[in-house]
Amino acid sequence: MKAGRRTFFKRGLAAGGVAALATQHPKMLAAQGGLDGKPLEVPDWTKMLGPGVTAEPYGVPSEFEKNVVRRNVPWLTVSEQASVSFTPLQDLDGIITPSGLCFERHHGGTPTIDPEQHRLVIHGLVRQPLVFTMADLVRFPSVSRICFVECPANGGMEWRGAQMAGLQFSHGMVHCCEWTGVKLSTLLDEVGLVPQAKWLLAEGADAAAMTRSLPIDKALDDVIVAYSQNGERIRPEQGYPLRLVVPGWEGNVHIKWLRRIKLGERPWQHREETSKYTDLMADGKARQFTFVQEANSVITAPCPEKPLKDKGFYEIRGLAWSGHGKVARVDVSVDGGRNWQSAALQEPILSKCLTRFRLPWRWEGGPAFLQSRVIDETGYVQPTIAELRKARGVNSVYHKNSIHTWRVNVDGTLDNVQIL
Ligand SMILES: Nc1nc2c(c(=O)[nH]1)N[C@H]1C(S)=C(S)[C@@H](COP(=O)(O)O)O[C@H]1N2
Ligand SMILES: [Mo]
Repeated sequence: MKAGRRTFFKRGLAAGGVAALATQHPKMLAAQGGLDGKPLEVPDWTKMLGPGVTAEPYGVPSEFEKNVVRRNVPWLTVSEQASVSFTPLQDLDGIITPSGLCFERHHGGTPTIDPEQHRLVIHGLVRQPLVFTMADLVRFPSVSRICFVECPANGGMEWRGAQMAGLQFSHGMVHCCEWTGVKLSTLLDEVGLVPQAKWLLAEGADAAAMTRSLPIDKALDDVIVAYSQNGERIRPEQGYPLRLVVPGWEGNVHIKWLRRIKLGERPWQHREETSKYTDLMADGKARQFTFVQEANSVITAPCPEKPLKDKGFYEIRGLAWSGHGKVARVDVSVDGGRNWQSAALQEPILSKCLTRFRLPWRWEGGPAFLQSRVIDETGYVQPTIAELRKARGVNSVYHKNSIHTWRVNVDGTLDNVQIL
């Protein structure tokens, strides 16, 4: 570890052309930030005034971060309206996904909804059906919580083998935001549930009018009717002005542009819970209503988009999450799962949230197979791809949460591979 750090600093300074000095005084130079007692050169941007405070009334990232963007895979879907864009996980730190980088998944494009005209109706098996305006909803007691939203199709292209070129496309259908809104239980209390109400239907105001059935227990537990995302009103593509947030459950049930909730006795068997979002098993039968996103993890650095530059010290970094609660432990292997080491978990470790893990590593320049394996607070262990295929077959699209492998090549590049 110690030797690793020294080499790390040496390489850094060698780029500046003072390799000899650096080997002699690595600590001093690192702390001082100067070289050979001389001050740093004064750059151009220090010699003139920059733009004033409201040059960008709504701030945008540095122009040098232009490559940090959502991307889509044109061949994956027939239209851009019923498609998906992926979160650039390879460029992100911490656990919060910036709103402008959140993956989007929609089936009928993003509607433009005037919040003044938007209404939410709650009806069906209730004592008093009610119509809410946005102003009504904001007046109710509010809650905020951080949680991930993951499309159950995340990684779903890789049941039969590695296919996607990098991390953004293999795992980028997940984001983690702070959501603010009204607890759904508060609104259900307002309309008054009748005892026969066991399921509810949530419907979106988009052209797809996406609808999903949810059991009442979950609805009364931690579901939020959200109007804010990361402190500001929800972005149009994330459901403006109102969406359902269903912590830990598959992305598809987080109905965006929410306009209607109907209470009933049983599920409605709509398109998104029959022909789609079911798990086709090896015997040809399909599992329905597999709502929870089981524990999953992936190494975000290094990854195909962030190759290794030189031998020496690296911190292996990644993300882990579980729809059942908190991440309890993450193990990392550099030899394809033969040996495992426990990674450090970065606070905060929150229930149904992305959690950061990291492990110091020295790359000696040889091939390596990097893997991460999460264990959540229920004791569930993330399966290998072989275990998952044994249990589920290869017909599925959804809920593929197996241990992921990056192969490190001797030139420092990384590839997406599967170890069977
Ligand atoms: N009304 C509506 N809600 C929707 C969808 C949609 O097409 N229409 N897509 C769903 C799917 S499949 C997912 S994975 C999540 C994605 O949420 P995001 O776009 O905020 O990432 O929204 C869900 N909610
Ligand atoms: Mo989805």
